[in-house]
Amino acid sequence: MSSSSEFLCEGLLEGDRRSAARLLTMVEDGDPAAREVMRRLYRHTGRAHVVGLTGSPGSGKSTLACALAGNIRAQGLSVGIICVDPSSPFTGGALLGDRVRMQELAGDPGVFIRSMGSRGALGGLSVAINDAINILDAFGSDYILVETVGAGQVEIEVVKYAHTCVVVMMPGGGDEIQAIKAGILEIGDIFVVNKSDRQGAERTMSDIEMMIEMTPAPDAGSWRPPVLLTAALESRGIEELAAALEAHKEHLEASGRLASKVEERMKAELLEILSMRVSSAAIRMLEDSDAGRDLARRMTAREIAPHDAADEVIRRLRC
Ligand SMILES: Nc1nc2c(ncn2[C@@H]2O[C@H](COP(=O)(O)OP(=O)(O)O)[C@@H](O)[C@H]2O)c(=O)[nH]1
Ligand SMILES: [Mg+2]
Repeated sequence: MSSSSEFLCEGLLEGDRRSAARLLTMVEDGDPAAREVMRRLYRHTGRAHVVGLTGSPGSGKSTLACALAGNIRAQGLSVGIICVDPSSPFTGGALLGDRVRMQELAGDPGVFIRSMGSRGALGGLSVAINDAINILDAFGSDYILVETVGAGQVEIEVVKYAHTCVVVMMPGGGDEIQAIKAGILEIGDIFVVNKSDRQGAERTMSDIEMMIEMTPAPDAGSWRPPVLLTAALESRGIEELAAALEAHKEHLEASGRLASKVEERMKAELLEILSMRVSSAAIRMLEDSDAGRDLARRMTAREIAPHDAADEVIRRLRC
C-alpha cells in the first residue's frame, strides 16, 4: 500500500476530517488507489446504521436530514450525511439552499456532510456511494443518512439496501401518490409527509396509510411502516421520526431481519462492483484491442453471431 493511502487510512480511523474528505474524493473520482484503501478500511465497517431518505425533489429531504442530524447529535451520537444528486452538474457541492442549511451543522465535529454528483463516477455512482458509506462507517459515524432523489434506478437501489428507508412526501401531491404506486411503497420502512405546516397533510397521510393497509403484510410479525407528519423547517415531528428510526432498528435486530438485510446489501454491493468492472473491461477490450476490432469485423462479415462474440469476449475478459 502506498504510504499516502496508508496515511489517509490512519487519519480516517483516528477521526481526521481531512483524511475522510480526501478518501471520499478518491472514491468519487474512481481513483484506482481507492481499492487498496477500501480493503484496509473494510474490517472497521459494519457499525453504522444506514438510513436512506428518498422522495421527489423539493419534498424537504435535505431540510429533514439536517433536522434529524440535530436530533441524533442531541442523543450524543455522530452522523454522516451523503447527498446524491446524479442529475445536477454542480461542481462538488450541493444546491445553494442545501449548502446554507448544512453550513449550520458543518461546524459540528460529530457531523460530516458530503455531496456526490455523477462527476467522475462513470457508470459507477452506486459503487462510489457504497464506498462513501463504508468510509463514513469506518470514520465512526453512528448514523449515515443518504439523501437521494427518488427517481432513477441508482437512487432506488441505494435506499433499497439501506437498513432503514424513509420515503419523504409533501401534502397534496397527486404525483406523490403515483410515486408510491410506482414501487416506492415496497421499499419504504417509514413514510413522512413533510411540510405539514401546509394544507392537506392529514389527507395525504391517510391516503398513504390506506395504501399500506391494502398491501398484505408478508407475515404476522412483519414491520408495518408508520406514516409521520413533519415540518422540517420548524423541526416539528423530528423526535417522532427519530423514535421511529430507533423502533425500526430494534425491530430489525429483534426479528433477525437485520442479518438477512445486511446480506442482501452485501450481495447488491458486490453486484454493483462486478457490473462496473466487467462492463468497463468489456468496453476497453472492444474499443482498444485488436481482438475487439477483429470481432466487430467478423460480425460485420456475418462470420460470427453477436451472442457467440459475447462468449468470446467473456472468455478473454481481464477485470
Ligand atoms: N413550508 C415548508 N417548507 C419546507 C419544509 N421543509 C423544507 N421546506 C422547503 O422546501 C424547499 C425544498 O427543501 P429541500 O430540503 O431542499 O428539499 P429536497 O429537494 O427534498 O432536498 C426549501 O425551500 C425548504 O426550505 C417544511 O416543513 N415546510
Ligand atoms: Mg436536497
